[in-house]
Amino acid sequence: MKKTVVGMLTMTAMAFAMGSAFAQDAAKAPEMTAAEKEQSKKIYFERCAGCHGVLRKGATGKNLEPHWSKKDKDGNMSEGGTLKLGQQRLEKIIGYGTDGGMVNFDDILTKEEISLMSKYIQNTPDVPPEFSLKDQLDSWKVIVAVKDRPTKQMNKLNLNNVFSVTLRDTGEVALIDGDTKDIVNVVKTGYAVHISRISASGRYVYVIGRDGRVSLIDLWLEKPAVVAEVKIAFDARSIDTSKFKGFEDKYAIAGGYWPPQYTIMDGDTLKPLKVVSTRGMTVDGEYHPEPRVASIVSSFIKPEWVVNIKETGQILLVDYTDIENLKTTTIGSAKFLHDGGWDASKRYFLVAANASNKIAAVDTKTGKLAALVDVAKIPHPGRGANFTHPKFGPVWATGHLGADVVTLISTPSDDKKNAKFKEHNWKVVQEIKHVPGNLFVKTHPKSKNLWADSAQNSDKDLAESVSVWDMSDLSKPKAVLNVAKDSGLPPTKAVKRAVHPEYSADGKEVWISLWGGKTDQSAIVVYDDATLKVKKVITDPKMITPTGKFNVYNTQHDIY
Ligand code: DHE
Repeated sequence: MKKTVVGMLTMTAMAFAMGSAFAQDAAKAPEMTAAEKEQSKKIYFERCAGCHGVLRKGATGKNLEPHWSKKDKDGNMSEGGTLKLGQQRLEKIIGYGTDGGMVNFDDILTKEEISLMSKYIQNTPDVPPEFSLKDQLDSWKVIVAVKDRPTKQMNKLNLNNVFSVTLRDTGEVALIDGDTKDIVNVVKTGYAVHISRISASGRYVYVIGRDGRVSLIDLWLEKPAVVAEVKIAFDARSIDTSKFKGFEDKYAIAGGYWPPQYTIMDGDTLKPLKVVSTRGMTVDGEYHPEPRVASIVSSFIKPEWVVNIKETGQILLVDYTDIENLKTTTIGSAKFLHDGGWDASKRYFLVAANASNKIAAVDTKTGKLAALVDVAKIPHPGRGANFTHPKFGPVWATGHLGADVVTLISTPSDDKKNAKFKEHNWKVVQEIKHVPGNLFVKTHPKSKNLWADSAQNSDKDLAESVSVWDMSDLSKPKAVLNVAKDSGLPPTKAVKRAVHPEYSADGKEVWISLWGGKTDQSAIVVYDDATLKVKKVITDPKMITPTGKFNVYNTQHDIY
């Protein structure tokens, strides 16, 4: 095993050395002490790697190598790099951001840190170590053995309506009773915890931290708590579980950003069983040393996971019936795959190729690419939203980080009554006027409303508000709800971002996180979906930086 890891490292280093003029770059890069490098490395991991990549080859963010050169499709060469930009320009970009979508860091990093980061990115990127199956097994802990777990639900919670809430900056998840709005437990999870997904049975919650720590929460315990943990990577974002009939709760899968690989685990213990590297060729036929695992979703119609590989633009259909002899279908789409969700029929998975401004749709029944749809700048659907458009039939919606529209794409349907909409399938049928900086859209089959946040908008009022459209008549003006004001919390200079609408299990309430600073009081504001009036504001000193909220029933059944 050791030999393989060393071999992979050498390969990465070689690919690196061949790709750029590192030796001469290093000579010109600003000098840094070992302590400064360590400090910058930590800041880079926490603040920059998500968009620019560990190896700095760029994804949603630009390439940040000291020197790069590339050929366009007509064979014309261009060159650039952080060395060419130089210290002063880099400090400006990091401090004030750019029109291209880079956010300003002058309110997050000190002047000294900005100067340090500008120096750091002119130096050759370090190649972090690998993380083998053995490393993962060494980190694996079963806290409550399966035989010691209850055989039936030991609490009186309405589990369908429990919400697993990311408390981003404390590395915790709050489990909230959706009926009473009480916090049932706050459990320790990974660093800057990212998302939760629910097992097919609805019993287990799988949580992934950005540090690659997976936590398994058993909702049947008298007080739901973590029963197993494992670390699958140094940097990670995605997780899901096996949902096909006969495989319920059997396996979990988690994807790494670094190392670029995914791990298949036992569903009820998290014992790592198999690690698969995602390094390989992009859809343009170029080798990439860091193809990160973006969204993963579990199919209901086949024993398969859809695993989306960001930098290569390859969509993998991983068949988990025989993990010793793993069968994978590789579908080329477009580069920089990110987040996505099912269409209403749950046959097609639609995923944002965000830096290509496209949505890729995979037909999981045939195992083929169904469509590549051009949309506006930087689509960011979250899971997207499905509803029946009065004029165009079934549509799936995505918002955009870089454009002021929510785009509706017509999706196929086997229902005879929708046959007349076939001519529109995979076309953009409408763009609804919104504002840029939208992260998540959401609806529910029992609702007539479409909700969208604008959490990353540069205007404070807009970042603190959400918009709601009546889906039966999209020409009606949208309602704009200022969630920060509705929360009744004292105003703060820092933005309290209103983010991630999530429905209750019955589709009657919409929960919005008010994501304040680490020392500000944050909240979750619960709206009545029919009247758009506030029903409840959930605040608590423990409610620090809430972001994603995952209703058990809706997440278990992929309802959006
Ligand atoms: Fe996320 C989903 C990656 C920043 C909240 N985010 C995803 C997914 C990916 C991803 C790949 C899809 C997972 C899946 O479905 O399996 N997110 C990234 C990043 O790389 C990025 C841009 C930068 C980073 O450094 O991490 C990033 N994400 C954020 C945030 O800053 C957010 C807003 C707040 C937070 O808690 O970190 C955030 N991401 C979310 C949420 C989802 C998500 C709530 C799940 C949406 C859903 O409804 O399923």
